Amino acid sequence: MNPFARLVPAVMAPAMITIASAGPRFYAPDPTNLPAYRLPDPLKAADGSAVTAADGWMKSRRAEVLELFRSQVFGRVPPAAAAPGAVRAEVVELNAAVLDGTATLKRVRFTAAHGGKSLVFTASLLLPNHAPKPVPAFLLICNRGATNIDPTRAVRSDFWPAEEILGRGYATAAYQVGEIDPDTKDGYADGVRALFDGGAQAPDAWATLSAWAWGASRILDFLETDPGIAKGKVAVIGHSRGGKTALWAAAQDERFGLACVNNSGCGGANILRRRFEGRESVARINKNFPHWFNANFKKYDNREDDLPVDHHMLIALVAPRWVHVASAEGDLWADPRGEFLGCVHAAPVYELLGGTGLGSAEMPAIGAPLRGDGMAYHIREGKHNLTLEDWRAYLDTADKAFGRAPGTR
Ligand code: GTR
Repeated sequence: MNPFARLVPAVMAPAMITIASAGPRFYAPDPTNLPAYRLPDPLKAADGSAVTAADGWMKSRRAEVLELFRSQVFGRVPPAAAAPGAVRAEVVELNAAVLDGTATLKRVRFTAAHGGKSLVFTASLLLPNHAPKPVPAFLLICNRGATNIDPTRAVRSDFWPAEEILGRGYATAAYQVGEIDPDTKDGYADGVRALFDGGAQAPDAWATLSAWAWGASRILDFLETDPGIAKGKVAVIGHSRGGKTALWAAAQDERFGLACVNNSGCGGANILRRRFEGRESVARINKNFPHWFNANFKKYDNREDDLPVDHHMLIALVAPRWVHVASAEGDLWADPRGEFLGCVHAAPVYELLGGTGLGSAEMPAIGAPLRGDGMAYHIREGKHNLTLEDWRAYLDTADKAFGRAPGTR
């Protein structure tokens, strides 16, 4: 018996939903055919007591849950990497009139130094010139090739539709994750983890997704020094492995006001305990991407029920700040319904903190984003990707989260 198990029946057990021919779609096998699972209760403390007040979550239970994700899933950042001054930021290029004079471009070089060695990574920041400052911002964690975040805008990819974001009155920054920690099984020696670890990796040491999330926080350190950017109004956004990272970054760093978690699947927003053929399992992800999660996480291959957490609790760590989870209809590998249920099962924490979460336990129709208080969700047509349609939905959520009139420019 798992010593951490304070189990409650899965809220809104899927089996209770009636399937009618014109009824809800599940984007997965008929839920009555899924093996039964029970979720750990985010609102039951390690000592067995119930968390019944906002303070009990924010001051105590939240830290317990965060620690479980650090020790069992993503790994912890070593103190040297989190120390003030561990990273130096310099603006290496400043152009106040790009995109026909509508925007300012800053290219920033970050130097992480430790033990006489250093590692450099970069970020590009675009600010809208005509919007009243300070403006809210989107920080994109880019897990694709560098041309997807081309600061010269010679290449324009919908993965980072900077013109659209700027046109809505937001600043936007982007970085390429491989500059921080290589996205390969054997890239450890070339990344930031080796720089700061100084020796062998402990079973709970930071893995690659943690290193990328650490990078997002270092870039946020810089954004917070820019008078053009509104504090507390920076959204972190990522797709797929970047989506897992965005959620983990916002779970840890309470300065992010919104997490946009695109097609994040296993290790992101979905419920790991929903096991069925055709979706990514813990064993599969650990086999294919052993560097993403820490060594402890490997214990849960084919043993998801032994995990002391599930990923509704990762979403809950963002509360009461905003989180927007999104799925694609053709992305069954990421289990769209499991991503939606991650939000549904996180709602009790949002409710305890005075919000509503999604405010619904029913999946919205394709292309019809659902926004409650603190949480949003959408599912769109098409495949695993970060598209302009996704970005527009995230921008609308940011308008709501950051108290801007809809579609402000
Ligand atoms: C998939 C992988 C996912 C997801 C994705 C991506 O192949 O199984 O966990 O992260 O790749 O990052 O594109």
